[in-house]
Amino acid sequence: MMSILQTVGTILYLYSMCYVDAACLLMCQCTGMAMDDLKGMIREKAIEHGFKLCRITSPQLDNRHIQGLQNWIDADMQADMNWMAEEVRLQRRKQPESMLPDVQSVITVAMPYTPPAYSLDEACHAEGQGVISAYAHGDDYHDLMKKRLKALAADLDVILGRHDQRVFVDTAPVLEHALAEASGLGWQGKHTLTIQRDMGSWFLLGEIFTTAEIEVDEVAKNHCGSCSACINICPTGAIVDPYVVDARLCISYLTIEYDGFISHHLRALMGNRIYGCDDCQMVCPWNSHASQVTLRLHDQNEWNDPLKPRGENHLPDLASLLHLDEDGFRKLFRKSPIKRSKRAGLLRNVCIAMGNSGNTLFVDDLITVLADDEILIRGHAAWALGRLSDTENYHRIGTELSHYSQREESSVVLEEMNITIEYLRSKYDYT
Ligand code: B12
Ligand code: SF4
Ligand code: SF4
Repeated sequence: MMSILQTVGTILYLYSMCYVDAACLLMCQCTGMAMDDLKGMIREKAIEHGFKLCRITSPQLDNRHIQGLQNWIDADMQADMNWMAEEVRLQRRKQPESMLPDVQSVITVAMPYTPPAYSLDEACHAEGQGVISAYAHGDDYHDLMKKRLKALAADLDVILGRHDQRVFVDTAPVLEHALAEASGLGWQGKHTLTIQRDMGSWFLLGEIFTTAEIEVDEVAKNHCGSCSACINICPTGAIVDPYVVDARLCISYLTIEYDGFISHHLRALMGNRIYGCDDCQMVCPWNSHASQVTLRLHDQNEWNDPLKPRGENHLPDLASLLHLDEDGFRKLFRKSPIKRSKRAGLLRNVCIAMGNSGNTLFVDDLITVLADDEILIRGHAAWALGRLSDTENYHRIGTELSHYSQREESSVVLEEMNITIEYLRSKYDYT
């Protein structure tokens, strides 16, 4: 009986909501003042669907962004992300208007995630542990964000009446920072991420393009001032100029997107970052306030992160990760963005972190994976062993590498092994 009453109540409630929405639309069409109400309603709905910020802009980009994108591609800073340089997609990225016929407005939204619960110093010096960037501590945001955007879009059908719309998150050729900035959602910081006064940059972006005409919000003001903390802290010097990140040098690119052999000098600079990198965000003054607020809410059980950060991704134990087999990797990172790097990519990163740790207890672990099926893992393990060699262990490392090099089939891995053997010869007189 109760459930029938509840159902009837829900239907009446939904009906009344539709009625209010339709009434507002009617007002919008008649009066200028009601445009604010329309925006208010869109924002309210966005918040109901878990977005903390929601703003409106037009689909035309500022020339500074169009030129900035072209300069970046001309300088090959997209690295192996060839989809960024591909001509049709590049043109689309420059012209958001091309993404939906007759698009009039872009609704930008931000979905927050939990900032790291440790300082940069604690993370970098976590003995035997690796660092995973905060956005990847829980479920993959793409799935959840798309679901939420679609639910918001369904409500917009009621609020905006007859219109066409398309939702975007990350994967489409859309210049999200530029739209976020134009809509007043936040400004683009010198590290290139979008920052908002209260939330810092600990959020993800999404958009809904619509053919409905909605009054635009004001462009965001930049509040970086003379600060350059992000540029100075970047371990690899990837922020080559204010507002320009060279992906070829960025640890986020190297650990997540790149599926090849990382150059030796960059490996040495990566420290213990094994999936993504938050350094430029962690030193940003706009984030320290935001982090404190969020973590306080978290402690008071008032922070409900829909991405559900998992305990095991909080500075995970490197040795446990190195011994994950394919099945173990798949189970551990089910629904997690980390599966993007695949087992080979993640364990490559773990080998590098071990090599940078100075902890000779990892020598045994690294020797075990010299027999792994994946060339990326074998090759980076050979490098890491050289980094961990000392007067006590060099002979054993040399013997194991010589043994495995006899049966190595990959010329790239063989070269890595030989480089380390040569190094042991020159440094310790290994014969
Ligand atoms: C490709 C990509 C990457 C690449 C390249 C990063 C980059 N800076 O371009 C790599 C793999 C390195 C990467 C890393 C990360 N990414 Co990423 N990435 C993207 C993606 C798919 C495209 C970005 C892009 O268009 N780059 C092209 C270059 C040319 O754009 P740009 O760097 O912004 O350069 C602009 C400025 O130079 C500007 N410009 C020129 N002159 C001037 C002058 C002034 C004064 C100003 C203000 C601007 C300006 O013009 C250029 C074009 O707009 C977006 C999603 C999307 N579809 O937009 C996510 C996105 C940017 N990434 C995101 C995240 C979370 C990250 C990481 C934090 C993940 C992590 N923890 O490891 C790191 C951060 C690294 C960093 N400092 O940028 C989020 C950012 C959320 C936020 N709050 O800003 C996004 C928006 C995904 C999402 N949907 O939420 N990413
Ligand atoms: S994510 Fe890391 S490597 Fe990339 S720009 Fe920021 S600090 Fe530099
Ligand atoms: S660290 Fe400073 S320069 Fe970099 S984004 Fe934050 S405020 Fe801007």
